[in-house]
Order: sequence, then C-alpha cells, then structure tokens
Amino acid sequence: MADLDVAVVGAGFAGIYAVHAFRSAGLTVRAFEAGGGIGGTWFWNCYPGARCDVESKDYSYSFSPELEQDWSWSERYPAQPEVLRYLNHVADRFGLWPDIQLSTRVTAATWDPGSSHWTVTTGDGQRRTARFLISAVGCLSAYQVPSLPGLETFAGPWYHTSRWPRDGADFTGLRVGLIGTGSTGIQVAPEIAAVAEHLYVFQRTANFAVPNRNRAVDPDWERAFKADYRTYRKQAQESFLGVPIPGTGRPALTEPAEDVQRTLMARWQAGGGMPFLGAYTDVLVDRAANDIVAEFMRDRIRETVADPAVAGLLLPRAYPVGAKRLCQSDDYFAMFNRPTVTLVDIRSAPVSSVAPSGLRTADAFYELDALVFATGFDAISGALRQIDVRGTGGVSLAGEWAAGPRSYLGVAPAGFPNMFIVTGPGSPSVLSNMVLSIEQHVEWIRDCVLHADARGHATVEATPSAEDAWMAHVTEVAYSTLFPLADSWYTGANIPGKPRVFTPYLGGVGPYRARCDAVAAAGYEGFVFS
Ligand code: N01
Repeated sequence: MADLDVAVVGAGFAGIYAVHAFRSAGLTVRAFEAGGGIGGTWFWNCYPGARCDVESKDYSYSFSPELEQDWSWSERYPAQPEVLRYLNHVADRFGLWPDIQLSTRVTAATWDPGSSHWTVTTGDGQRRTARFLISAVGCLSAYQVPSLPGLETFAGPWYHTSRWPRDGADFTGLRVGLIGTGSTGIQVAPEIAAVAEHLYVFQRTANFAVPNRNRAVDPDWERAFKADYRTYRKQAQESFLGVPIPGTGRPALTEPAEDVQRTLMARWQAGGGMPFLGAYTDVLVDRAANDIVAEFMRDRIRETVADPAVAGLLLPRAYPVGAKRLCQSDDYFAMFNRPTVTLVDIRSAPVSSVAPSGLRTADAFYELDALVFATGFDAISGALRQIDVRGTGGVSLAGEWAAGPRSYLGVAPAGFPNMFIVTGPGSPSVLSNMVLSIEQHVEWIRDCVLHADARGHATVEATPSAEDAWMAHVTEVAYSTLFPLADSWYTGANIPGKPRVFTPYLGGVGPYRARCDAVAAAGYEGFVFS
C-alpha cells in the first residue's frame, strides 16, 4: 500500500488548492515544496515592485464563497507581499499546513507498474510512495541567468529577480546594471532607479507596456461588488481569459479611425492590459488591426520620453502587441527622463562579457557596482524537466519532451500513468487568469481520480493518440493568431536550444472548460483505465 493517495509537487496557488481539494475528497495528500514558505512564484519573486497584472478580485480563489467574502484586498493590483499574505491566510484558514512539507525539493518520481505507485524522491534522499502524482510546479519556476563570460569574476553582488534576497538588496548610491526588460524588468527598474546613483538598463528588445492605474480598493465599491461575487465568478469561468472583459465586440478595422483612437484612449486612461487588448476582436488575429493599437502605444512612449533618441530606442517594433505578455507599469517610460538612468541598446551592441568592475558590450564598458538579471524563465516545461520523472518502461519525461512539451488536454502526459499536471503544456494556463485555471484543473483531476477509485481502477492514463490530437489542435489554434510571430517564452524561443513549440492553449478558458467537461461526461474519453 502506498504512503499517500496523492503526492503534490509544489505549494504555490496550485499545490495549495490541490491539498485542500484532495483532502476534502477524503484522500491522503502531501505537497512537497522546495521553498522555505508557500506561494511558489509569489514566494520566490520578492523583488521590489513585484505586482500582479491581474486584478485582485480576479486573482484569488473562488472555491470558497466565505473566503472571498472575508478577505479584503487593499489594492486593485495586488503587490507580491499581499498575495503571499493571502496564500498564508488560506493555508491557516483551511488548516493545510500539516499536509505541506516545506524546504523539500522533489528530485525524482518513478512509476512502478507492479504496485501502480509513484515513488517520489526528495533532495534529502527521502522516498515516499503515492498512487497519484500531481505536478503543481508552476509555469514560471525555472529561472534563467544568461551564460556571460566572466560573471563569476564580478566584484559586486548580482541577483536574479526570481531569487531575490528575502531581506532585500540595497542599491542606495550604487551604479546598477539591469539586464532584461520584460514584465519583471519593467517593474523592478523604477524601484532601483529611485535609490541608485545610476541605473543602466540593458535592453535587447523594446516592449509594450500599458499603465496600471493602480489604486486602493474603495470599501463601498468592494461591498457592492461582493454582493454578487458568485455571478461574476460564473462569468469569469465562461469568459475567454478567465476574467470577464467588456470589449466592444467589434473588429477595429470596421470602426471609424477616430472612434478607435477614442476607445483606446479611454481604456489607456482606465489602465490594465486585458481591457486594453480586449477592446476589439481582431487585435490578436489581424496584423493591420494590431498595427493600429501598436502605433497608439508607440505614440504614448513618444509623448512620455523627453529625449527623442531614447524614445526611439524604446519603441517596440519587433513583434505584434500582445504576442508577448503585455507589460504593465505606471512609471517605466517616464523613468528614462531621469538624468541618472541610461538606456543601453544591446541589440546593436550585445553584452560580450563581465569583468570585476562592470560589463562590456560590443562597443563600450560600463562601470557597475551591482548587476540585476530580470532575464526570465525556462517556462512551462523547465521546472518539470529538472525533475527526473520516469513513466512506463522507465521512459523519462524530459526525453519525451525533447521536441517540445506535450500532454493531453494540458493535464495528462501519455506514457505516465496516474500523473497529472496542473496548468500543463496545452492548457490555457499563462494565457488566462491562472488562479481560475488552476482551480478548474485541480477539480477536474480530483474528479478523474475519484472516478477511477469509484470503479476500482488502479491506473488512469492518457492515450498517445489523444495527446497527439490535442497538441495538433493547440498548434492549429495558435497559428490562427498573431502569437507565433513573437520570439516569446510561450514558444520556448527565449531559451537557447529549446525546441520552438507554441505551448499554451489559445482556444479560451470557457471553451476549454467545456471541452474538459465533455471529456469527463463521456467517461474520460482519451484516457485508459485499468
Ligand atoms: O521574463 P521575460 P520576465 N541577454 O522572458 C531579456 C510573468 N510576470 O521575468 O525579449 C539580454 O518576459 C529578454 O530580452 P528578449 C509574465 O507572464 C508577470 O520579465 O528575449 N537580455 C527580456 O527583455 C511574464 O511574461 C508579472 O530580447 C536577455 C527579459 O530578459 C513572465 O512572468 C510580473 C537575455 C526577459 O523577459 C516572465 O517575465 C513579472 C540575454 N541573454 C512577471 N536573456 C505581472 O503580473 C533574456 N533577456 C505584472
């Protein structure tokens, strides 16, 4: 008999809810978490300025009406410390701590067909057996530091934003170099610029960013909103992104140009990426419509940044707006008006090496006291590939994913019985409100496990043909949009040597949920039970 019914890897939003959901269903469950606290991405990414770009009313669990009534968010977009406080509150409130093991990295998981158990090995050499293995490792957990010659010789401190010191880093009076201008770099840069003697922003690709217009939550608004939270959650479940966005419902290309500009400006003033990009139906599928929105955003940069040469370098032109995650910031572009901030174009003159006193590019040397990497993640598959997962016949998951990560419905990899991935490759995951998608996955997996148990089946496994068909569908949908035109982490293009496969599912949260429900209603079509 296995030690556990369910072993969960990770205790971020997904792992925490998995513990609650499986335990409430009467199963024994344990989550193994590498971090010294719960929270996953919200535990590790504690750099200054870290803030969610999904509104707090959406980026929160919906499984407990009491929880959503009792908890009050202080801001429209929650900052990292508040998200972490919320998750700890959830663990307290539902008594989850006894089933979460912190500071425990899972290094291997091996399927034993004889006993129909997984053996999970942790960094301290301990082994636990479980009937089911649930990966809740998250999509943005395996961080990447570029291999720059000489980095080990750098005399000052250097940090990756995803492994920020828990007691902070003090840049007061220092000359700081920042590499990376994605969502993270754009958030951390103004915080560093506020205290540093000088900040050098090394930019390889200019990015689009919309304002947050973050604000305190108004208690009267909150009371009125919470009166009908359940209806709102239902709308979110049926929506495209997992957030109900009131768009115009029309294509931009059929609208008079002045009306489009007026609509975009109103949404720009209101702040937030989802309402802005969701204004028109054709922005992410038609390049001409996309260009209108992109040019609108470039105009906002031109009118914000005083030096036309700096503004010119900041104008994003390398990809359609929205095809990479849209960044959000109220102060990133204006930061370049400070005399103590320099934008360095490393597209034309790449970084060549690091020396003890600074960083060398193809055409200059920059004296630096500290270096910050906001260089992103080996996303979606990276964290799981770091674990030695072995399925039927000892086949390795990393090997199976050598040509790109895959799974049936974004939840079950063929060849790995009794293994499920929360928001895995081929699910809406990172292109949706993650919390809502996590809940949907965890509940669907729980129901599948209960279905197997109720019928006395020891194993459940996706068939290779169901996986093939699903991934072909994921690709087909992606290539009907502008998303594949960007060199993004959605495709793995940010990791040298990683196969380029568009992995998130773009069919929409509502339709995806309906498809998962239909699969379940048909007796878990595409799965084999034994
Ligand atoms: O990572 P990224 P991130 N030399 O991969 C550059 C979520 N998130 O941590 O574009 C020089 O987006 C790279 O340049 P390029 C969100 O989903 C959410 O910022 O590849 N530069 C890019 O500028 C987001 O999408 C929130 O040319 C190098 C940057 O590093 C995801 O996390 C906040 C380089 C990496 O950008 C990841 O965001 C933060 C190299 N060798 C994060 N390698 C919110 O909710 C990489 N770069 C608001």
